[in-house]
Amino acid sequence: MTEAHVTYPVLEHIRKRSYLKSRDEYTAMYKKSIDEPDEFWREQANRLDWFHPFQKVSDCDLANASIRWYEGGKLNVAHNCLDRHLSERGDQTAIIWEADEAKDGRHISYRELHAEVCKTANVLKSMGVKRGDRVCIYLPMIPELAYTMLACARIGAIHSIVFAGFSAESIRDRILDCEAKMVITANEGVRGGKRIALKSIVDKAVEGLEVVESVLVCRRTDTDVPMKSGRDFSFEEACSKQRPTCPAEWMDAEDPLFILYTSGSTGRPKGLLHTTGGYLTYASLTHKYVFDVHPGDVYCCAADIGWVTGHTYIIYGPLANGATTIMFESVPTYPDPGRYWDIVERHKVNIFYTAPTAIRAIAREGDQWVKKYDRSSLRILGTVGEPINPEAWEWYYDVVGEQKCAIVDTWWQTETGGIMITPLPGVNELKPGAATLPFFGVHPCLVDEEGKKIEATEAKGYLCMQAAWPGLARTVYGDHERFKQTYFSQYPGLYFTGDGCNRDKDGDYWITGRVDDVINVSGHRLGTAEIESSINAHPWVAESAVVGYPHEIKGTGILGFVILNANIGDQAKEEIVQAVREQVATDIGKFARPDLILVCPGLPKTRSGKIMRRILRKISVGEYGNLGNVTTLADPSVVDQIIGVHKEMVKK
Ligand code: 7RM
Repeated sequence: MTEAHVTYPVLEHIRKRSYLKSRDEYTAMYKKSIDEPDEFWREQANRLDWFHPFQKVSDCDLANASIRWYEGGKLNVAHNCLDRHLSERGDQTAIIWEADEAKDGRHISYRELHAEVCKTANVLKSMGVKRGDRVCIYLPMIPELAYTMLACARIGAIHSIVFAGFSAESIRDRILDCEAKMVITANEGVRGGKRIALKSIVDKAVEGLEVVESVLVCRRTDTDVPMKSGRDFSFEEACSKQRPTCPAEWMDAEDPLFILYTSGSTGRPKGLLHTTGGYLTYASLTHKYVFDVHPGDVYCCAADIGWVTGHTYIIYGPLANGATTIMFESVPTYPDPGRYWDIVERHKVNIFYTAPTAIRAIAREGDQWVKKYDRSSLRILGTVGEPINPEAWEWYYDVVGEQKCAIVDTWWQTETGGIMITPLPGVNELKPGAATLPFFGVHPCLVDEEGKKIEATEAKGYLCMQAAWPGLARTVYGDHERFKQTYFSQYPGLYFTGDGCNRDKDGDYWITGRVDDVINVSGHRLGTAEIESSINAHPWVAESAVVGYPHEIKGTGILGFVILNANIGDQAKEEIVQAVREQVATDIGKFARPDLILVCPGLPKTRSGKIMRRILRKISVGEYGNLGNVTTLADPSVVDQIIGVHKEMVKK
């Protein structure tokens, strides 16, 4: 923290057109947002169209996990993302769908999107979906994903999108948790030239589930799939019978908009609930200022809508702002590692947003893939999902941006609804690896082990928030106590993020990563407990402990320490190791498959039986001599045995 960091001054041509022109301007606006939050957020709510004005800006009590914004106000998210743009920009492209094969892509105008969403909304209504009902959406990155989520918003149904890489079991868990009465999927998904049998995964997920009344199936490919009569319906057929208009429900600002499941350090994934007025205000405001989006800009967030980044920054933020947003169906390396820059050239993208893991994966393929394409349209480059290592940052800045683009390293979470700590174009100097400054209305603090707020500017601690903001999740669906416990009980009066963080002498924030048992694998958030519970379900496994370790591309790799039930030969061991890895892929999804499995004779446990992961984390990075205090272990000799096995593996 004390060493000097390279800094990059604000680029003049960026400042020339940015909304904010100076650090002073940011500071003044920030100060107002913190000193007079209600005044600030009252004004910002004018970004949206309200059917009926709200009575109170905020009513929040972090200590009790009670968060309410804009109560009494009536609005509709789909109306704000569609209808209100029609008179001014009905013919402007709302969504550029960039299909797996570029030639299959198309442009969808605001007018067309409005019509499709209305038809879809009518389909949902005709099938009995009512205000407040939950709808589970398991779709690949096709336009129907945008239609269905906005259709839910239009009629007041609550969507729960499940990333199309999740397993049948994961979908089933989520459907049961939120009691979704409808599931929306596609016959097949297409990604990187490969087909994914989504409908058959859903068939497995909903088998025998009484809550699910209907399954709506979109047709992405020509493949016919079995349809269960009375339960399964063709999306296209249903739409063809509907009118392209549908009134937007008047929702209260605090009515639920969506549930999104995310992993924590313990237990099953939590269904974070986001509501209507505060979420959309925050999504819209952050999208405007962080990406400095101007009318006519083409904006591309390469995330998947199955994660919160896609919810807020592919759909809700950009569409609320009347922008042109790209939906990318494929992967960064298909058909080759130049795909991102091919997209930038073809669509003249001005703002591009992706994850460090993708940057690292394509950087190692060589600069020629970037240089092949014209990137002169680019102005802002964003990153999100995990800490970005300075090497990847510099590559993004130098090679992709040719030192002409501003980089925004945006820190935020599923829980926060939108970006929280980030540089702003035109405002601050950039430091590779630093998320830099809090966004308007965001009041961070660092606390020490004892939970005491650290006042010094230069500090290292746990990142917390001392005031509520409109984008903050309102609850864990069906379990408010868990919401309170997880985020508001550690440090009473504060929201605890679960991240460690440094603050440098300039007051800039550097997020160091999770301090709990959550790991970020290729930008996908996973709980080690979930992976362990899948591993432990294998008949040959007695027990396991999972840790993350530094991985060149993924950021964090998954290492499982596994104890088998009985002594078995090396040949069988190898088979079991593979079977265990597959088990996790089947239970959770391929992206959760452990990179390494280490069969060990025991695990380091305290006398009370708690696994000391701290020791396993040290071993995973080869810090055998630096394990800290091991005297509380029930059997300290197990440590040397594990080190032995780890050394063997490293040798191989
Ligand atoms: C948006 C998203 C949240 C966790 C968070 C951090 C990590 C995200 C950054 C980052 C360092 C960043 N939501 N994280 N962004 N760490 N710098 N710019 O990723 O709920 O899936 O994950 O991701 O650990 O707590 S998430």
